[in-house]
Amino acid sequence: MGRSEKSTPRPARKRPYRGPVGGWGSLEGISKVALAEGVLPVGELLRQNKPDGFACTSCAWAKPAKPHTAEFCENGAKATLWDLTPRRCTPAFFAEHTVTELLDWSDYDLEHAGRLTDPLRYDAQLDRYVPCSWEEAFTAIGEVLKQLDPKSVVFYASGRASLETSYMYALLARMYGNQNLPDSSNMCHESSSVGLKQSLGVPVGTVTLDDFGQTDCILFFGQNPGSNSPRMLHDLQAAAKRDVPIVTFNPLRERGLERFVSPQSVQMVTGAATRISSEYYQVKTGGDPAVLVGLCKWLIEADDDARASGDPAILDHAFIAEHTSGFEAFASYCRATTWDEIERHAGLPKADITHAAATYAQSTAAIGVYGMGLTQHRLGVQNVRLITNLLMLKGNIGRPGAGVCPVRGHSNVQGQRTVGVTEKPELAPLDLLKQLYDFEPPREKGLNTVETCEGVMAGTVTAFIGLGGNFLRAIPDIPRVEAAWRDQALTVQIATKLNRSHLINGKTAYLLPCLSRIERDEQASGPQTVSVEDATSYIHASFGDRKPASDNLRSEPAIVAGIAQATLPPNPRVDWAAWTADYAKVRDAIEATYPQWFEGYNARVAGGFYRGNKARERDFSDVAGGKASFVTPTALSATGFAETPGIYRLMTLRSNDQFNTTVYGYDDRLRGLSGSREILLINEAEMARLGLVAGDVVALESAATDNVPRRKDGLTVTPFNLPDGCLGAYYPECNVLAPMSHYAEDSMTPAVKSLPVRIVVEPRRAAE
Ligand SMILES: Nc1nc2c(c(=O)[nH]1)N[C@H]1C(S)=C(S)[C@@H](COP(=O)(O)OP(=O)(O)OC[C@H]3O[C@@H](n4cnc5c(=O)[nH]c(N)nc54)[C@H](O)[C@@H]3O)O[C@H]1N2
Ligand SMILES: Nc1nc2c(c(=O)[nH]1)N[C@H]1C(S)=C(S)[C@@H](COP(=O)(O)OP(=O)(O)OC[C@H]3O[C@@H](n4cnc5c(=O)[nH]c(N)nc54)[C@H](O)[C@@H]3O)O[C@H]1N2
Ligand SMILES: [Mo]
Repeated sequence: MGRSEKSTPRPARKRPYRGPVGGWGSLEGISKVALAEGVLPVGELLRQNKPDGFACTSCAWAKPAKPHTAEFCENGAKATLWDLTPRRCTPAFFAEHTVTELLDWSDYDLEHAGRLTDPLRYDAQLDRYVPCSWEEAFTAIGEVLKQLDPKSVVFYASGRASLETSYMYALLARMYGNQNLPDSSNMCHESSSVGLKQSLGVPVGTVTLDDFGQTDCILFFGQNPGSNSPRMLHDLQAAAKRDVPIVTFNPLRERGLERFVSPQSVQMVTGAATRISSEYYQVKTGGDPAVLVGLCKWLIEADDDARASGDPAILDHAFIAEHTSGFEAFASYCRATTWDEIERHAGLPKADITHAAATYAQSTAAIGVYGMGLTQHRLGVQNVRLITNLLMLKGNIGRPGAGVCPVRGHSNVQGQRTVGVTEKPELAPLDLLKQLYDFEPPREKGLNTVETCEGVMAGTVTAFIGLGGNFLRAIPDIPRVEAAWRDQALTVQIATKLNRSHLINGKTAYLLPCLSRIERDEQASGPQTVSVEDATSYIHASFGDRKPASDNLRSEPAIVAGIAQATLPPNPRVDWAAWTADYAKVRDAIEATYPQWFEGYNARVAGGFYRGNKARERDFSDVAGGKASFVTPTALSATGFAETPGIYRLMTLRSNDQFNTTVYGYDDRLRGLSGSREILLINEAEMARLGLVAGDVVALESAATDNVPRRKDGLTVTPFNLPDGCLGAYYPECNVLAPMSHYAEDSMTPAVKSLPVRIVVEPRRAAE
């Protein structure tokens, strides 16, 4: 385990990847990380996603009732290895490196320094982190918090922390006096939480894994399972083997949506791959509203014709009449919209859309799957509601084999919202909290992620507590927020590994190292279990058994309790110490607060349980008006800006070698890219128009109209199969191009899949 140091950048390379997803390629991907981290804990990998093991810290995809022998995927394994690294980021590391020096390090190098081992205080005079005791940290944090206006303090959470931690954290914020509980979800599926709630009354998807076994059609929009939810490929593969059509709309041809080899099966030996998508359409970025309206238009008009000629109906009129509102307005909109407009905004010919519509028309139970390709647009909420419209036309909500399936990101991001990590007062049972804990909960809306950033820039946010995550790397307009960040009185980061958000500090600043979910969490009553909720609303236990990375780590519940005890006046109804000693008591508290979902929590948690979903039962009583609601769109493009010559739509993407801002390496194997993340994906026709050749280095400038200069230099031009006018580049490197004000209407999810940019081509040097 050599000394941690900065790695040298490598040139970008593109070599087409011809293999499928899964198979030997993924083993190679895993072993690269295993070698870099110097660890290969096979035993630990086999405990991943097992009833008596730990819930993978990577994605939120559902875990099957009967797990495979190896219920992990390439990227889940990388996440585990990343946590189990023998590297340690100790006080000695910080004695050696000033914080200013570390600001020059890459995301990869910072996390590669290893697991944080001891609580640290930032010493501004020395410009270094210095070790401190836990008691000193809690006391100092409490002292500052007690002096601040509670309304000016933010409690951020990244979606990994368990249900138990999240419940305690949300209660800490409310007892302290605010609802400033932004979550990584604000940058992610908030468009789903808002859109699905408006349409169906539930903020989450309606399908379970069983539905994938019963469906006869899957419609797939803007999600990349090959990299981001690889275990889902087993469910897609099983469907494909039953000849279920999988109809995909994505600007980019993602390998995971094309072919897959199960690492669990004889396919591994024979090398035979299963096709995943049966139809693949490269929609223009942001063109989904046009596609969705086109699909609906075809169905509605085919149904008009069928009924006129006495043929069987195509739409589910009984469902529409009994359970929905707004159908007529939506149908009129679709009939009135011309194919010309649809083709132009979708960037696809009518024949493609009608072909896909005919496939869907023949199905009896369909699932609509989607991810960031729909949510992270100016009209992201409308996107979510339109895919729901499409499903509702044929009664595909609340029926076996059918439903809407937002693929959630972080492993407990959905669960955090379930147990109260939300800035929206209407989503938390405030009256019940008041009754249970005898305090006056704040009633006004709290700050979401964008509002937090605006507050920091305006100087109205004075302290930031981060329960995991890498806020300053994940947000839009990073330089503007960073510039104001140090004015805060207090910043506290609870983390497993070092990242850039830990290097920009408030006047008082602490970095508190916590256990990973894979590690044994020993408390006064013995080893503890935690639980998480997956993307299909199943709750699972997670039991870590690995020796902690350092003896001086604390668990997340213990850290939250430590801050609470040092900050809040004593309250006999909330025994933070007892909760820390035995998490079963926290689960009792969760059950008392949310009896509708968590009845018998402690008895059921070991085996896992489904917490239920009203829309799945066709109970739409939580929608205004009591019925599921069709939306009538306001535009056919989700980008929110006009098509203008010279202005491109940039999507920011994840590689196969990263988990959000955690960069495992510089390969994007499935896309055939490697070496560098500083690249610009663009098609060859656009390159020719601009006189560019592969390997040229260009800059991007924001074309937003708010007069804020935003520029990203040094991007290597890389030809890639994308529609005209559409560009791709990596997140978080390109977040400097995202304007804070460019977010989804209604949900305020940053619209980072369609950023308006110009390409700046510098004249080549004469010598070349
Ligand atoms: N290994 C790994 N796993 C992860 C993560 C990770 O970073 N690494 N992140 C986790 C998190 S927090 C999340 S939220 C999820 C994210 O998982 P995804 O939802 O898959 O997110 P992205 O990779 O950002 O991109 C989504 C896909 O949308 C497509 N797309 C872009 N714009 C459009 C558009 O306008 N229309 C359509 N139809 N498609 C479009 C892109 O080509 C890409 O294939 O994954 C989670 N799992
Ligand atoms: N341009 C652009 N921006 C985006 C996106 C995009 O697609 N494009 N995607 C957005 C999305 S979907 C999301 S979810 C956000 C992600 O935003 P965040 O959730 O804030 O970021 P992560 O990169 O997941 O956080 C990584 C850090 O979490 C810490 N960590 C890891 N494990 C643990 C743990 O067990 N406990 C604790 N306490 N800390 C831990 C480590 O210190 C690690 O460095 O980014 C958003 N930003
Ligand atoms: Mo996410």
